[in-house]
Amino acid sequence: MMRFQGTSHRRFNPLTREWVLVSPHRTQRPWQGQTERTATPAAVQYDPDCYLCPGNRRASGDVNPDYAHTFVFDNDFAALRADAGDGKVDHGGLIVAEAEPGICRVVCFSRRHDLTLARMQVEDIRRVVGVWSEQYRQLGADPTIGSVQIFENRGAMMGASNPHPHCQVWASHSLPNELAKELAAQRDYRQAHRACMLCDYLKLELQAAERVVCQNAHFVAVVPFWAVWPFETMLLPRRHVGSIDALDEAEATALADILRLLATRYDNVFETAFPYSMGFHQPPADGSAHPEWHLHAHFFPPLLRSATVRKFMVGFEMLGTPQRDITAETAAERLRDVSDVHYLDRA
Ligand code: H2U
Ligand code: ZN
Repeated sequence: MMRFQGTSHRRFNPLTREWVLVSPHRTQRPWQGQTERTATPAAVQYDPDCYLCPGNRRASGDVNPDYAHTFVFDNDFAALRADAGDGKVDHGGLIVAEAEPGICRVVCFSRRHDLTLARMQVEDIRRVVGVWSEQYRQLGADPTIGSVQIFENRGAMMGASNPHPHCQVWASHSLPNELAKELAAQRDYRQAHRACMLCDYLKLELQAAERVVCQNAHFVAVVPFWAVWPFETMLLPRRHVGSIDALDEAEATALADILRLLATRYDNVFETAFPYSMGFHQPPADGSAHPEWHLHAHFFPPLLRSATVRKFMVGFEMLGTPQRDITAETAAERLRDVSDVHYLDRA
């Protein structure tokens, strides 16, 4: 059992080389602050006002096809544009800017407006894994693209604009901050230890078992030792593999399966449509081999103690170091203790 269960301590994140302050003695404090509205799942299979449902018109005026399973389109309000050019500004290293060309897409997971990863069939999530793999490969092959970030914002609390199951893909010229930190850390670890950081970390987690949430033949979900968000988790393939398109058939299906299992456990914790931002960290698409990189997904859910009380990143966390109250071990136990049958699907 991990030490420090009752005393303030800090934990190190070897992927970003940053610390998190853990204050397990603080979980009993009262809450009289802001509460959120309970997130209720969408009730209808088709919503005539949804801009992602099949056959509907989007803000751009384009009409979605009557798609059967998944649907990918260029984001009508793309944050990155291919025509950004290659300009640069540098005033003494203090006022510095450069053009950032890129491509943004939206991926609909299902034609059904009311489904989520937790309640989709594994074979349908497998189709989504296939789309992710194709998008990573296709966008990564573009010489102007250096990195492909696939992410899902779920729930109004996390800024999702629509309950229809979907994710975004942002392909950028430069390497985003988090990926740059993880690249440097994984490279240095490989050089120092002649081994992969996340392969070694996964071994430790499987031995300790106390932070493992669920697992199948090819994937493991853990609350990372250094988690910042209350129910933060990380998904890791057991095999050393860098990107989704390098998964074999059994692994791709296992990824679909564990996504469903984990999303179901999340919804079951507070019997609500559990909000989160999740995304895959894959190697830079810079044309070189990245043997140091181990594919993983991060889930960052904001909920803290109930369906309506969220964690805020303020005060000491903005000015100093992120902090959490419940330990990673306690969070993992809560996620393990709930059923992997979705609360809406129980007889
Ligand atoms: P989020 O729910 O994570 O915001 O993703 C939805 C994306 O869909 C968002 O980036 C895009 C928004 O720009 N969008 C369109 O491309 N067309 C539309 O008609 C509305 C929204
Ligand atoms: Zn819809």
